[in-house]
Amino acid sequence: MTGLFITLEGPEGAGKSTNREYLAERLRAAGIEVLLTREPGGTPLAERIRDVLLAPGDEVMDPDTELLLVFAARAQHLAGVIRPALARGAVVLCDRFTDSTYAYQGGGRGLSVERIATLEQFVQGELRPDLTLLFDLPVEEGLARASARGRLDRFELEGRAFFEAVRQAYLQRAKADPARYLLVDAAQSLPQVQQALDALLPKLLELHRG
Ligand code: Z5A
Repeated sequence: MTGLFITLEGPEGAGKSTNREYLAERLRAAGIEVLLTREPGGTPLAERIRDVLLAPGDEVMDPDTELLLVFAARAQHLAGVIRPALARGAVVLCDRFTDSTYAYQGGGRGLSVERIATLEQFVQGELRPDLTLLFDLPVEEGLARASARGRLDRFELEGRAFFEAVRQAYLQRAKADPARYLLVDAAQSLPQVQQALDALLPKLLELHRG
């Protein structure tokens, strides 16, 4: 049996963490093994790389360094957590994955799609998410939600233009591959978003049954 690889994507404050818990509960209630994980991170070593990526510091991180660190964490996460869970037949719910790299390092930092795609192939081989839930919301709203939490990480200190480029990169990718992406209007109230997720549940269960 092979599992189902679902990723949750979108800008800061879009509700990915909140809703991955919700979705996991619903799938578990249907008797399915669910592995909840996140990127960058998901293993002790990958979480250490996450700390390096998110910590603000005096030395400006070169975009290529950022890109390589993101993929280094991903290689560890795939080997230690994601591939074994998929091999067991679990549903893997991953908060961010390579679409974040295309959005942040590609859209935000301006690195070429080709460079990212080369590393994607190197690290992942043929593995791609089966389904990606893109939580979309206007930049202002996401930043307001994220900053209400207090201390900002290295990415959250970026300006509005960066986040607008991130959002547009996500939307372009979703438009180019409508079979993989499901767009969720994350500007709605939380109960409305969760109602939309409930409506998706039969499709997820069907995909898992294969
Ligand atoms: N990054 C990268 O550059 N390249 C990569 O390849 C990868 C990542 C994988 C860390 O991600 C950073 O890593 C990220 C991109 C970069 N940059 N940033 N910033 P992260 O996932 O840890 O950070 P995040 O996306 O900023 O997490 P977040 O702010 O926690 O967002 P969220 O998980 O989508 O939202 P949430 O925690 O569920 O909700 C935020 C708040 O909004 C919270 O108080 C909720 O109660 C509230 N909320 C949620 N939904 C709603 C609705 N519908 N209405 C009202 N309020 C809501």
